[in-house]
Amino acid sequence: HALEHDLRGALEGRQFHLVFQPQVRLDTSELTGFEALLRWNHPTRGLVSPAEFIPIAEENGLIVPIGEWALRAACATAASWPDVAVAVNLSPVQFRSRGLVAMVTNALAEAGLPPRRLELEVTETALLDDSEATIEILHQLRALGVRVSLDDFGVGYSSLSYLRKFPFDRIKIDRSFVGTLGESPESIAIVRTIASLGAVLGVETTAEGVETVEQLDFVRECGCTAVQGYYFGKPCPTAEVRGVIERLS
Ligand code: G
Ligand code: G
Ligand code: MN
Ligand code: NA
Repeated sequence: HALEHDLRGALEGRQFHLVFQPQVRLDTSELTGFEALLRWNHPTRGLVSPAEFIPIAEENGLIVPIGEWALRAACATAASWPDVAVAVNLSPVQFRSRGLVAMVTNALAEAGLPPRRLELEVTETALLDDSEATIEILHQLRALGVRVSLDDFGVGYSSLSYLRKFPFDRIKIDRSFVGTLGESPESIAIVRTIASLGAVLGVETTAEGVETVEQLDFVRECGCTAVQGYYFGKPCPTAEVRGVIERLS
């Protein structure tokens, strides 16, 4: 696979960068943080979507060093911001690698970023094996003072038992539901249900993929506590983050 070959040299070739998408709380419309999203600028193909290269990197294990680079870069960048958080995605494969907790501890210390300003986003697939070891790692990460959110909730193997087994700080409602609120009664019911569940459990609920004011009003009315989506801002390069912070605070 040509892409796999090129991926092997991408870290050394400094071909990755991060973009940042604002996250906003719904009660005050305040900016609370940014999600860091990885971008690969391939020397001949141009930008390759993470949806394309992350599965390859997970397959061959490269996601471990690439994910470490992303976390360190995100912490270092966020350390220069005012008091807003940065959210970083963790691949399930990183959970099975050794030394994840030590790596996170070290990345925070090196950047001088207070742990409460880091949020780690994990998908249900990370929890699928449901092992004691995974739960233990999640507890250790949380004990550091970082927050942990459950990403892409509602798709895939969603199991409510995850929410009981591990105290997440946030549930992120997958954007496929928000995007179909206008035409799908099922999506409406699902967003309402997840928001209620979050309220009962005392867990924040972020509606992802909010693009229109109608969607914004709807997810607020459902009881979601935060939003992320093009309505408040697309993922932007580091240099534009300052401007977004000024616009949204
Ligand atoms: O930004 P975009 O919508 O193209 O991202 C596509 C997918 O890639 C999303 O599911 C997102 O979670 C994932 N992704 C983006 N950056 C990272 C990263 O640094 N690590 C991991 N594991 N996934 C990421
Ligand atoms: O899977 P995860 O939630 O980590 O990935 C977030 C992805 O969703 C990012 O790649 C981002 O580009 C994309 N995204 C964020 N907001 C919107 C939106 O409002 N509309 C669409 N279509 N995609 C979005
Ligand atoms: Mn995410
Ligand atoms: Na998501």
